[in-house]
Amino acid sequence: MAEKLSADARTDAMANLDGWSDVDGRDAIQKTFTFKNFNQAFGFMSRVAMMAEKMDHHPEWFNVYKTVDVTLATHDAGGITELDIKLATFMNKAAAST
Ligand code: H2B
Repeated sequence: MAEKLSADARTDAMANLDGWSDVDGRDAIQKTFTFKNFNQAFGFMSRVAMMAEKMDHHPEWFNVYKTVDVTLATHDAGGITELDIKLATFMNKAAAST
Protein backbone atom coordinates (compact mmCIF):
# COMPACT_ATOMS: atom_id res chain seq x y z
CA MET A 1 0.00 0.00 0.00
CA ALA A 2 1.18 3.53 -0.77
CA GLU A 3 2.49 5.38 2.27
CA LYS A 4 2.03 9.01 3.26
CA LEU A 5 4.84 11.23 2.01
CA SER A 6 7.22 12.71 4.55
CA ALA A 7 6.88 16.46 5.09
CA ASP A 8 10.04 17.10 3.06
CA ALA A 9 9.02 14.86 0.16
CA ARG A 10 5.61 16.49 0.10
CA THR A 11 7.06 20.01 0.05
CA ASP A 12 9.40 19.04 -2.79
CA ALA A 13 6.59 17.46 -4.80
CA MET A 14 4.25 20.43 -4.30
CA ALA A 15 6.93 22.83 -5.54
CA ASN A 16 6.72 21.09 -8.94
CA LEU A 17 2.93 20.99 -9.05
CA ASP A 18 1.63 24.15 -10.62
CA GLY A 19 -1.65 25.45 -9.16
CA TRP A 20 -2.15 22.81 -6.46
CA SER A 21 -2.55 23.80 -2.81
CA ASP A 22 -3.15 22.18 0.55
CA VAL A 23 -6.74 21.78 1.69
CA ASP A 24 -7.58 23.52 4.99
CA GLY A 25 -8.31 21.11 7.83
CA ARG A 26 -7.67 17.97 5.83
CA ASP A 27 -4.62 16.09 4.56
CA ALA A 28 -5.41 16.57 0.86
CA ILE A 29 -4.52 18.80 -2.08
CA GLN A 30 -6.79 20.68 -4.43
CA LYS A 31 -6.87 22.58 -7.72
CA THR A 32 -9.59 24.20 -9.81
CA PHE A 33 -9.17 23.65 -13.55
CA THR A 34 -10.93 26.08 -15.89
CA PHE A 35 -11.41 25.28 -19.57
CA LYS A 36 -12.91 27.09 -22.56
CA ASN A 37 -16.17 25.17 -22.48
CA PHE A 38 -17.94 22.07 -21.15
CA ASN A 39 -16.67 19.91 -24.00
CA GLN A 40 -13.06 20.57 -23.04
CA ALA A 41 -13.76 20.11 -19.34
CA PHE A 42 -15.46 16.78 -19.96
CA GLY A 43 -12.72 15.66 -22.38
CA PHE A 44 -10.19 16.35 -19.62
CA MET A 45 -12.28 14.38 -17.13
CA SER A 46 -12.52 11.45 -19.55
CA ARG A 47 -8.75 11.28 -19.99
CA VAL A 48 -8.21 11.54 -16.24
CA ALA A 49 -10.88 8.90 -15.56
CA MET A 50 -9.04 6.38 -17.76
CA MET A 51 -5.75 7.07 -15.98
CA ALA A 52 -7.47 6.88 -12.58
CA GLU A 53 -8.82 3.43 -13.42
CA LYS A 54 -5.41 2.29 -14.64
CA MET A 55 -3.82 3.54 -11.41
CA ASP A 56 -6.71 2.34 -9.24
CA HIS A 57 -6.51 5.78 -7.71
CA HIS A 58 -9.49 8.08 -8.02
CA PRO A 59 -10.09 11.82 -7.72
CA GLU A 60 -12.79 13.59 -5.76
CA TRP A 61 -14.11 16.15 -8.20
CA PHE A 62 -16.96 18.47 -8.98
CA ASN A 63 -17.77 19.80 -12.43
CA VAL A 64 -19.87 22.84 -13.27
CA TYR A 65 -19.90 23.80 -16.96
CA LYS A 66 -16.23 24.55 -17.77
CA THR A 67 -14.66 24.24 -14.33
CA VAL A 68 -13.51 21.09 -12.56
CA ASP A 69 -12.70 21.30 -8.85
CA VAL A 70 -10.39 18.45 -7.90
CA THR A 71 -9.35 17.17 -4.49
CA LEU A 72 -6.76 14.43 -4.22
CA ALA A 73 -5.92 12.27 -1.22
CA THR A 74 -5.14 8.63 -0.67
CA HIS A 75 -8.04 7.44 1.44
CA ASP A 76 -6.37 4.16 2.39
CA ALA A 77 -3.35 6.08 3.77
CA GLY A 78 -5.28 9.02 5.24
CA GLY A 79 -3.17 11.59 3.41
CA ILE A 80 -0.98 12.41 0.42
CA THR A 81 1.07 9.68 -1.21
CA GLU A 82 3.09 9.32 -4.41
CA LEU A 83 -0.16 8.27 -6.13
CA ASP A 84 -1.68 11.73 -5.57
CA ILE A 85 1.44 13.42 -6.91
CA LYS A 86 1.42 11.15 -9.96
CA LEU A 87 -2.25 11.81 -10.69
CA ALA A 88 -1.93 15.56 -10.09
CA THR A 89 1.04 15.67 -12.48
CA PHE A 90 -0.95 13.77 -15.09
CA MET A 91 -3.88 16.19 -14.64
CA ASN A 92 -1.65 19.23 -15.18
CA LYS A 93 -0.28 17.69 -18.38
CA ALA A 94 -3.74 16.64 -19.59
CA ALA A 95 -5.12 20.16 -18.96
CA ALA A 96 -2.16 21.75 -20.76
CA SER A 97 -2.82 19.65 -23.85
CA THR A 98 -6.60 20.15 -23.83
N1 H2B B 1 -8.58 6.30 -4.66
C1 H2B B 1 -8.09 7.15 -3.76
N2 H2B B 1 -8.03 8.45 -4.03
N3 H2B B 1 -7.65 6.72 -2.58
C2 H2B B 1 -7.67 5.42 -2.25
O1 H2B B 1 -7.25 5.05 -1.15
C3 H2B B 1 -8.19 4.50 -3.20
C4 H2B B 1 -8.67 5.00 -4.42
N4 H2B B 1 -8.22 3.21 -2.95
N5 H2B B 1 -9.22 4.17 -5.32
C5 H2B B 1 -8.54 2.25 -3.95
C6 H2B B 1 -9.48 2.79 -5.02
C7 H2B B 1 -9.05 1.00 -3.23
O2 H2B B 1 -10.28 1.26 -2.61
C8 H2B B 1 -9.17 -0.20 -4.13
C9 H2B B 1 -9.78 -1.37 -3.41
O3 H2B B 1 -7.89 -0.53 -4.59
